[in-house]
Amino acid sequence: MTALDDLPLTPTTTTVRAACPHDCPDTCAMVVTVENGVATGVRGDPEHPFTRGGLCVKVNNYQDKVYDPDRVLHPMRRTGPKGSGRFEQITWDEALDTIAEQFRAKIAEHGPETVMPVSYLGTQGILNGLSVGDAFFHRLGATVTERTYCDSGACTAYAATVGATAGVDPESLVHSRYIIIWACNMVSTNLHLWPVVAEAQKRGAKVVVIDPVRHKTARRADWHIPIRPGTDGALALAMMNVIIGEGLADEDYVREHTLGYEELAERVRQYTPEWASEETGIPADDIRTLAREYATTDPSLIRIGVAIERHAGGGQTVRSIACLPALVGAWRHVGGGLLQLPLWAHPVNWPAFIHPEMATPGTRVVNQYLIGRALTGELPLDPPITALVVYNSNPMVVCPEQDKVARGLAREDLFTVVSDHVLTDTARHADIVLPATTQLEQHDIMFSWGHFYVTLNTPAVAPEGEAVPNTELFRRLAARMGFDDEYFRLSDSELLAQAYDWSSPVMEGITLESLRESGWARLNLPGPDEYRPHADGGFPTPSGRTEFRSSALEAAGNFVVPLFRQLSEEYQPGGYVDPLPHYVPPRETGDSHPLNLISPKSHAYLNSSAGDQAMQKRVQGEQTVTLHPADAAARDIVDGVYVAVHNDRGRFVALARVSDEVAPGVAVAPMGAWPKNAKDQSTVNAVNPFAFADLGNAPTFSDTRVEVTPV
Ligand SMILES: Nc1nc2c(c(=O)[nH]1)N[C@H]1C(S)=C(S)[C@@H](COP(=O)(O)OP(=O)(O)OC[C@H]3O[C@@H](n4cnc5c(=O)[nH]c(N)nc54)[C@H](O)[C@@H]3O)O[C@H]1N2
Ligand SMILES: Nc1nc2c(c(=O)[nH]1)N[C@H]1C(S)=C(S)[C@@H](COP(=O)(O)OP(=O)(O)OC[C@H]3O[C@@H](n4cnc5c(=O)[nH]c(N)nc54)[C@H](O)[C@@H]3O)O[C@H]1N2
Ligand code: SF4
Ligand SMILES: [Mo]
Repeated sequence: MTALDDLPLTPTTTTVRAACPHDCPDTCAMVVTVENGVATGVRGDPEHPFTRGGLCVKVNNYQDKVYDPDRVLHPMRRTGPKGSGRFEQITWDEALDTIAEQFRAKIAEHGPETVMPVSYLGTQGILNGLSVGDAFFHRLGATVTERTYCDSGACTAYAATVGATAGVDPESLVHSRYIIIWACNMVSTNLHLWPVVAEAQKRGAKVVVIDPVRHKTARRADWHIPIRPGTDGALALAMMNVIIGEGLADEDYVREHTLGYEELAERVRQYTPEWASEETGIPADDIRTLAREYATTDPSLIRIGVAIERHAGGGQTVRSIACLPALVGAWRHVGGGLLQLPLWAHPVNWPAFIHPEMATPGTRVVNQYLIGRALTGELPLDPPITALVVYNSNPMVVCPEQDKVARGLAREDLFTVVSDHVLTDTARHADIVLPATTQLEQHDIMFSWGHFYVTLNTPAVAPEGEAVPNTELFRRLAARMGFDDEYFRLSDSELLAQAYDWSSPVMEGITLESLRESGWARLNLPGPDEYRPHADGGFPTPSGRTEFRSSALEAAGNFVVPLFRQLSEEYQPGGYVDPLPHYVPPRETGDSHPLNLISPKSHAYLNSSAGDQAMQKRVQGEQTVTLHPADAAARDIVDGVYVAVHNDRGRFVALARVSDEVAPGVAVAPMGAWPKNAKDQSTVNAVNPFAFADLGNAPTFSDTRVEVTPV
């Protein structure tokens, strides 16, 4: 354990350096207080330049998760019907024997693709997170699960335009003078970036928020531009129309560092502000003002949120937005350019965990969004899925077509294993539940998708009960299945040693030893006051330029970046895509379902995590849906009544909120609430479609039409 010297210690009290495990851009450095072997509190590390000592409402009582009386502490076998939540304690040996026996029987009957893993980012640690288990399932020959929950479409579009670049250092935003926060509720979802933006604002920056909702972040902005969901592409294309048409482009930068300018100029001529106004609901004059201010204020910065991709044209939207900084030469300046996912700065050694070479070439790939259909047979699969292993994920809450997920999980002939901290709605359907450790009980090392710091997580306390880290879970499963590859015998400290490419120049001066001392370290990149990654071009694209005309899309068509599809390090080619940016309108329109439903993140839950914790439930309340006063009045709905939100896919009952914060025609129902606590055992994903966006197999949660009626 690492004691912090500067903190007053009593003999039985120590502090341990840890890291918030969550799938959140902030990746906060935590300090855990341990008294007599018990974690009694967590707080942010005040010395961390990004975290600055504060943890959010989702995590600042993390010790309550460790000692939650409802925690799963032992392996359990189901004794009641699926979904009932009735289980009996068994030993690890019995659990592993049952799993191995079931796998062998199912595989003998159907072949190995009958087994399917379902996992995502319950923890983001490199050891226990995204790729833990991949090697095991590759070795087994199981169905490969494509995981495009989050930012996959945006990453395809971004990579196709500017390459997999870290982009602007989030800390450089203090130098920005014009900041567009586009589809991101920063104060809830990227809390520690807000003080940087606020500092820039204090120094004179104009902060613009483009969002259908006047939320906590929009209220702090200088200009909130409400937009119809799914039409941001029209706005970005019209901005280019104005910038090029009015001669506001940075001609030198465009000439030296971009590809396909002439074709782009020709393409965007049709996308006038008047046309975009019809699509977006934003006055044409506002579109002109935005384009002019953006093009003429240096440094200008666009921060795109993940929600920007969640509609039919999400990929092309990000394509268009990613063209803007090069068009106006924003990359020339410290604090100028695009902030998407700084995770590309982190040299994580993914292949050492994924082991793509263990996969059988040609193994079937099923996208996780289709899990409801895959399990109910609506997606014809040969062989069918007869064994499911869920860890780091809660598909009952996070997947669309919730009713199909529930019906699929209830199948009697399906053998389901779930590893989690508590009995989630998903775990309640399991045949075997396995106890997982929390972050305070496991080793890990964290990359970040929101800053340039590596953070080490040292366990603060011994595991409660018989809980094990995911690494150990897969070591045990591999041993039971008789897999003798060396990888399956690596200890956590050996895994830590291979988590990063320590020889990368950005890791210079950073070692596991130094991290044990400090807890975290900034990547060896120029400081936030000088970092201009593309002042002289140097984009990691085939041409080295910002590609208005994308050679990657031209060559591969639609593709999923490797991180989301653990099969290989190669781009997986898909269907034809026009290599020039263009407009793809929202898919769902509807007379019978006139309201456009969006489901952003809950303030107090991290996706569905913490969704059953007492304190967070008190802060967040139950599943709500918020309507504009005009839409509420037209339906005889008043604030505080229960309403049904429905379409052809399903329905859920929510507490109605009425507020002019929401644009007319839009309904907002945050995601994360648990069906088991909901009025009719359904939450917002009951009505969401599985349909993919145009690039990267991204979800279309913002492309959902519903009607809302009082119940
Ligand atoms: N509190 C909290 N923080 C979180 C999470 C959480 O669950 N809770 N989850 C983490 C994860 S996994 C992620 S991916 C990030 C996501 O964080 P964000 O990128 O902020 O994404 P969301 O909260 O889903 O949506 C952000 C905003 O986009 C708006 N929006 C929805 N559709 C559209 C659209 O078509 N156009 C425009 N312009 N705006 C639109 C919504 O109104 C919302 O205000 O947050 C992370 N942080
Ligand atoms: N309608 C709608 N749906 C969405 C979204 C949306 O905005 N709207 N957002 C999408 C996005 S961006 C994302 S990222 C996904 C998130 O989808 P998920 O990553 O599935 O998110 P969680 O619901 O938090 O589920 C994580 C589960 O892992 C468990 N867990 C945590 N740590 C560990 C561990 O160490 N070991 C094990 N075995 N389990 C652990 C947690 O307790 C929790 O039950 O949801 C997607 N779904
Ligand atoms: S959820 Fe995000 S903001 Fe909250 S403590 Fe974790 S990393 Fe920090
Ligand atoms: Mo996400």
